[in-house]
Amino acid sequence: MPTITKVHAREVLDSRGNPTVEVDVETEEFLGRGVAPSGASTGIYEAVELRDGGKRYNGKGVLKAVENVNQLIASALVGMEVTEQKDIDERMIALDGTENKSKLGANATVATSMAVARCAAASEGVEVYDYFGGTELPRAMFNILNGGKHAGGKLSIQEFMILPNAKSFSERLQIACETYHILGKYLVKKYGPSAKNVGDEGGYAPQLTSTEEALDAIMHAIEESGYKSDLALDCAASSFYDEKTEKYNLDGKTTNNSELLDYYISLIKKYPITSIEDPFEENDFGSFADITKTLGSKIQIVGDDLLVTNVKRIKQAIEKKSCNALLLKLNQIGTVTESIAAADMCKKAGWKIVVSHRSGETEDSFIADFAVGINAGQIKTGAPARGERTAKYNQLLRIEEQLMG
Ligand code: 2PG
Ligand code: MG
Repeated sequence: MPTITKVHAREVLDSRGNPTVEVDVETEEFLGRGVAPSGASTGIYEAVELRDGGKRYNGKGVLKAVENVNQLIASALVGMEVTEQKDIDERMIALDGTENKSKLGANATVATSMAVARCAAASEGVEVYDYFGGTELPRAMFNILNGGKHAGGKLSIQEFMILPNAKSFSERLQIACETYHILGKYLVKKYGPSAKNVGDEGGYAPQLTSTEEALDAIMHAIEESGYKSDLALDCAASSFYDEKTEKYNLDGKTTNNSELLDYYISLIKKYPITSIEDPFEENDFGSFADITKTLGSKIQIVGDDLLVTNVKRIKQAIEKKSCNALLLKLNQIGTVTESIAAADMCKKAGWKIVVSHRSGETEDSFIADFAVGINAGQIKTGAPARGERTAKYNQLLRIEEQLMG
């Protein structure tokens, strides 16, 4: 049985130029590597991303998290069997001892947990997706226009995504790329050359002022592409919610919960939207339940900041019928094992699962394998552009080739 001989972490950079944790897990023969991603529109209930503070890297250094891996985690894991993912993750959870990984840092634990899975797959001589036992290529939501905290403009809604309708992953990727480029050309023609600049997730970030303006531009691109695509939104509504007034400020207009629900209903009547993520702020299980009751039989209502990949919050949402789909982010909870537990709980409730990247990403393509490995059915990993996003799509192309071969 291959035992872990070495666990070593270092500080590397993510796609926004901020430090993050990279971990190497080794057995005598094999090495597995994992890199932690990092969010911008982070949910308040997420596991803690440990940052150093101080002057270095504007406070964003991760040397404490690196030290935690090299000292505490390494001495706990060396000697364990690398294929015992559950035992290893439980060991880290016990070592941390807090509710939200605030001692070790979820950036330290998630990178280690991913590296363990990679090393275990290598030691068994299989691909990572195969190690997890899945065979289903996920349907991707391609983010082609960025707003909210990922773009810095006036658009409140954070992500405008397309879901091309075609049989295979590679055909869908091709349609997404063609549509993305048509949209870029259209934006330049209509709004000038800078409209083609991109946001954090590689989608265009034009200076538009309304959701409809963005959706109309995307519909134009879809029509010109000659292919059929559905649409998906991540509203990330906590980012335009005002706690003091308990109102939302959407594209410069103030709305309450029921007006916002009516607005979403009007949008899905006008546009082929099949999925809405985080339509309300992260504490509002009730408004989530209202929209799921009203629209849930027609479209997917996805919980991200509401659920934070945490079984306790997912349990509440299942009881209250707040969503019908989970956005699964490994670093929101901090280990592979807890992420799988979250997915299993949702599958049992008949929910859909969308494995997700973060806005701050790296070249690590683990989530591509993980999405196939747990038969998630869906993935969102940004635009079909920028290296940290295409790393995942390119890995899915390789997996598709293997599964079809
Ligand atoms: C989201 C994510 C990923 P962030 O809200 O779903 O797209 O963004 O990583 O900034 O939380
Ligand atoms: Mg989200």
